[in-house]
Amino acid sequence: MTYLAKPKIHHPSLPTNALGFTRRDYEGPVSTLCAGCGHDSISAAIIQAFFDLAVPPHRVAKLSGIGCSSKTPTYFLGQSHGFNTVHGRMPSVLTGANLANRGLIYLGVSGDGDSASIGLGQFAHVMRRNVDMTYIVENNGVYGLTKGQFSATADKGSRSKRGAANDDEPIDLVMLALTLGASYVARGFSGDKDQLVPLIKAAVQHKGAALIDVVSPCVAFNNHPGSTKSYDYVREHNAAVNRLDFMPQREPIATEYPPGSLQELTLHDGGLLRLRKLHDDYDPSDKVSAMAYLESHRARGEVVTGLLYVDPDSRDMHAALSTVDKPLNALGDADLVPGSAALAAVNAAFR
Ligand SMILES: Cc1ncc(C[n+]2csc(CCOP(=O)(O)OP(=O)(O)O)c2C)c(N)n1
Ligand code: SF4
Ligand SMILES: [Mg+2]
Repeated sequence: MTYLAKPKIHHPSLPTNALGFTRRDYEGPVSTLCAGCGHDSISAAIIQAFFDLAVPPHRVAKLSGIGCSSKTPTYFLGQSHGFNTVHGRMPSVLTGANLANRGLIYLGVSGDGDSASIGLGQFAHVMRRNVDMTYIVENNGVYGLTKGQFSATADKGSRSKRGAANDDEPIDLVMLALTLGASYVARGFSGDKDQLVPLIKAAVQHKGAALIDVVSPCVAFNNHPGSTKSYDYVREHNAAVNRLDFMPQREPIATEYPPGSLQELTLHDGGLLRLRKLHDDYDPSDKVSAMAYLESHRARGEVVTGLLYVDPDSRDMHAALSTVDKPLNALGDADLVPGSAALAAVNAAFR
């Protein structure tokens, strides 16, 4: 059984958002992943984030590759556009869709195998082009769907369920995204929804490539002692640098924050990121020191989570290419055949 519809009964007192939708309107069919899989918690966080943001579901395009993680878009945003692409090819399909129709909100969902192994080249180019998207990697350190082989994000020395040690250096997608020019980079943990939901909300509002690497334990193949992607390991080694509150508009500060620990960043559309610093020496607007911080803590076996880097003034691919504002399917004859005067002006520009 790969598809289980949920009953369409809504409790009359379910909370609604600004559009009058309930949380159920952002769900999909029942998940068929293993009970306890971290990926299901990420789906729940995505549902919560889009419900809170009151995004009309038909304005979202969700794309994925192949893997247990890439199956998950079936289980959320059931009324949105969806495209399950080929293994590792989500970024190029998403880039094409985004170029053709910039009017949609793009959500890419992938796995560590999908993004760091077969899809690494595609991952690199979508980041360096700063394609306006939220890119969520559901990172369990293994190829879950094909029964638990180490992936390229498995830490050196970590052990498989049968006891074999991984001898290869890991690829850290967060460090890679920073190097490549991603303009919003975060790491979350599927077991910490309070941290993950605001990270997703702010990523959706951000203009440009927003990567969220979410450590998401695979209970079937990588949740044993010796794994560095298990629930226990991440809980014990989670070093959160900040806690994010995302507000669509500037609002008065309602919560009490300890003095000196609050940092505010305004996004291009007026949205506000309010960061409660948990480490005073961490500044997510300073990429170089953020990278040094990440590397030194990784060497100690810590999993650094939170909003790691953001450029609130980032220019996305459309800005770099000076594309037209309208989606291509909305262009009429007058746009497509502008006449000889417009052609003469274009030719003159090249003289
Ligand atoms: C071109 C191609 N090569 C290999 C496969 C086999 N395959 C399917 S899923 C997968 C790995 C999935 O791992 P990951 O992206 O980490 O997702 P997870 O299942 O762990 O969530 C592989 C190798 C395939 N489907 N297509
Ligand atoms: S095999 Fe692992 S990744 Fe796949 S659904 Fe089961 S727990 Fe999740
Ligand atoms: Mg995986």
